[in-house]
Amino acid sequence: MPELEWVRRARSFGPRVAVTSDGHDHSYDSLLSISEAIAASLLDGSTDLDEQRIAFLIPASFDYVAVQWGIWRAGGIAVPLSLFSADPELEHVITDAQVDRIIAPEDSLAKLRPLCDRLSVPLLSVDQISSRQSVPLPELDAQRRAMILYTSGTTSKPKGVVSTHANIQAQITTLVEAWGWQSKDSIPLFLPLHHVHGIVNVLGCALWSGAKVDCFGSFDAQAVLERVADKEYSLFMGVPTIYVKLIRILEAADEGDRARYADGFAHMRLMVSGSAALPASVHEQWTDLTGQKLLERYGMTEIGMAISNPLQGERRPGAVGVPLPDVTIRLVSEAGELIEEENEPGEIQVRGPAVFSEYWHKPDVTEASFVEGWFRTGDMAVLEDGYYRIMGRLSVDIIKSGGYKLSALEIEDTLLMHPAIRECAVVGLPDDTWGEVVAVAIVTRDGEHIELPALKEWATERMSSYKIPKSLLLLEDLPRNAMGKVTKPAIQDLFD
Ligand code: MLC
Ligand code: AMP
Repeated sequence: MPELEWVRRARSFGPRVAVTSDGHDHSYDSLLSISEAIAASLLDGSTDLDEQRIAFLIPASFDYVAVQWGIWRAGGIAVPLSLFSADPELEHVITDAQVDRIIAPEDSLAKLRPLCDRLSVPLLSVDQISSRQSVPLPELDAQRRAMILYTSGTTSKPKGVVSTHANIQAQITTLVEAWGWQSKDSIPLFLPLHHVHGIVNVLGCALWSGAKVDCFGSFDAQAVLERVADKEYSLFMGVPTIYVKLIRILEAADEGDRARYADGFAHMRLMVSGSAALPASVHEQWTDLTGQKLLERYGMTEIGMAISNPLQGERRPGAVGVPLPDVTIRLVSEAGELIEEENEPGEIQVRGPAVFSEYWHKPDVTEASFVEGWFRTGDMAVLEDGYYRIMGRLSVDIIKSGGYKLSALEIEDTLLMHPAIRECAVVGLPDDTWGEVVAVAIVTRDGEHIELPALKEWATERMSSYKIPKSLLLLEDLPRNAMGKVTKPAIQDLFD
């Protein structure tokens, strides 16, 4: 019977520690037996979930992994929810993915219950589904859909990126090969687990390799640093904001602590940055403080990782390197012509087994995202001395903040529900810590006035904290071009 490849591999890792969470070690054997019990509970007498969407809202932990594997082993599609979402955002994912059931830890049930009741979606606790007797599990083909991740784009609401088991496997194996993952590796996991960076690059690669993942429910810098100082880790992966925050802590630490932390980082075999541009200055500061040369790579929810600086060889600050194994890249000019020379910018287009299968129930959007079988990333890059450098995005409406991809249009749509807002335009502003921060220019209804703190409070009920505008400008009218279209670069200038 075809068994999922990571399940087969996990059997060979047996008693080794797979996941540490809440101070407890959990072996691969334990992951196999608990995920089997969860699969049996979810099947509840049927033989196959047949791609039912099962959502779960669980912090990084052994339970998260056991539930993810349980869904997969029962033949379902895993839909991880964001711990930071406001109710309307959760509602969008649950309804758009047509979620069949939601799983959460006992202590989150009360918070989720009203929403699940309103949407008539059954809510299960992890404990309730973890002790079922084993039953025969379905045979699974790697082409089966495995996961839907919600990602923002140039449309108002986030859309569901569907990846098959084969896609996820390809996203993992390219990194295992390129970054030399081994069973003796150990890595901290503090990234959110509703995005590929945490799910694939950290969790997926580690478990594929028989390595150990040390889970933190969130990015608790002090707790992470103490474990780093104890030389617990051989690998470390984060977004640029995390390195900026760590640099500040190291610089402010007394000499003894700084030396302990720096020693712990120097001990690692590889430190990686990605999900947003790593400023060359941060790259260099990190080397000065720890002796580590960060490896920067480039990826996207739809394709996994595509371009990376090398494990061996030059890691060039400001560049993302060369295509990963089994990933094919091309650059295409605005006029649609293939770029074959260095130093000429173009859109990155990607092919390969790691590329997602479709946007959930959006065939037209899926079709428009590909040209001749190549996925259009919407990112501009240039090839310089053999390495790609990311230049920015084609759309001004995509903002990257703290490594999160945000849609200006989605935020605008939500803000327009505020009774005092007649018109608004959301833009990203450059920021040393977050890469970009969200700012909004607002035209109010007659005579109304809005203050930023009140707007933030209003928005808290409706959107994740990183989408909430950090600056506000009240205008009589929004700047427009000759065609009457709002000009976002002009709005960005007004914030200076
Ligand atoms: C939070 N805050 C922000 C903010 N996020 N302010 C501005 N911009 C943002 N983006 C504010 C909060 O409101 C709060 O304010 C304060 O900062 C602390 O918030 P926090 O949430 O506690 O911060 P912290 O835990 O330190 O989070 C920082 C972080 C997190 C970097 C750990 O943002 C994170 O995990 N980012 C990673 C996202 C990720 O994995 N992206 C990968 C997508 S996949 P106050 O006033 O309340 O103190 C992808 C593909 C690829 O991109 O290539 O990988
Ligand atoms: P997401 O849709 O959340 O997966 O975000 C993917 C986007 O993150 C890409 O399309 C890029 O815009 C951006 N990105 C990822 N890695 C890098 C990087 N190293 N440098 C610049 N941008 C990056």
